[in-house]
Amino acid sequence: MPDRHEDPPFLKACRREPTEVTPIWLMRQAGRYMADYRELRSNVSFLELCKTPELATEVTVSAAERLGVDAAILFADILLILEPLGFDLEFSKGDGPVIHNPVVEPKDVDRLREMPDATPLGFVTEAVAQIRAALPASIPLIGFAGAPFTLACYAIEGGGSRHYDRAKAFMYRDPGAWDVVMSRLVDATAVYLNAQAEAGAQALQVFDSWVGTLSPSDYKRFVQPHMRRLFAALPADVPTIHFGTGTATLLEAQRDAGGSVIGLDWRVELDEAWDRLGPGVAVQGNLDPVVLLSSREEIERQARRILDQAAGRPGHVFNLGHGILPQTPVDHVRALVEYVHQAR
Ligand code: 1CP
Repeated sequence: MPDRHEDPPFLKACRREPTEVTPIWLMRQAGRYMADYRELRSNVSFLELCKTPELATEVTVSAAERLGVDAAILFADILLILEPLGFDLEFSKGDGPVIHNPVVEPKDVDRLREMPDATPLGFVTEAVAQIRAALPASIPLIGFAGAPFTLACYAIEGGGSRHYDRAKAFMYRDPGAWDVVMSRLVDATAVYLNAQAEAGAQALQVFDSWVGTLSPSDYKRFVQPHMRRLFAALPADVPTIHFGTGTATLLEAQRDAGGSVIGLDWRVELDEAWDRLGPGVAVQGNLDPVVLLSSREEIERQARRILDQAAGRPGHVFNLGHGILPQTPVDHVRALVEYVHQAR
């Protein structure tokens, strides 16, 4: 059994243990807002970068060190898992991800392949091992995957979407085929996340970025049973972060599905949301990423408010409510990290 007293603050907060400072990391902390990243990306495509463990390691580790954050997140993408399941994935310039053979009709579900082990995503588990070896012991590594609903949105829409109308119409029209898609995604994602933990990931975040588009009753009917099965299949000794956006009305149902830490976006007050969630979970969030485009004064004011709302209750991981925007000044991100670290 490892000596948990020596655990870094991020892991302690995930377990709701007291920490001297509030740990902070930021979603999309490695990415286009950094000059080094843009430079690297001028020579390699995004998919190539994800599939080259040495490069994924460099991007992950240099971002974490540059920012002085309390955790690193694996550089990869939630959509990578779609390739071994039989989808033709491309990241086109400017337009974001495209899936050239989306699920359109119920019969297309038969094309979905199974992923009995994580070999097809071996470049990710290799990156996890290399990143873990390169990071100091004081910086835990977060592994991640997309949640089945959010992945199903991409698999059915064929890319990003505003209203997820195709995915939701498919779900309402053919709940049987929907359950098959969701079940396949859960099976593959459980294999993938277990492999990341085995390779050295010390916490696992499940990104259900688009689930806030559902009503609470539809969430409970079409998503929650699958999320429950996914969380139950993850290693019991690794903290799990259950993330979504637009989830103000879904928080209790998400908590009931699983996760040691629940993600909060900026549309909820942290203290009210945490009261609703109760004593059994930690929380992560909840600064609006757009605040990082303002001034240091405003960043500090908003960070202070969030810290005050979390005060006196162990188990807060400071983060944004969603990813860093590409036009964010790096200095503002560093200022936020420093402010959270010195705040009492
Ligand atoms: O260089 C580039 O232009 C690629 C931009 C980029 C990057 C840096 C994409 C394409 N993905 C990523 C990395 C990424 N994606 C990480 C890396 C680690 C980090 O956070 O530092 C993570 C965790 C993700 C997860 C991800 N990908 C999510 C969930 C988080 C979220 O933002 O909600 C989603 C929805 C995606 C899909 C995706 N991949 C890339 C883009 C531009 C998108 C979003 C497309 C859309 O709006 O639908």
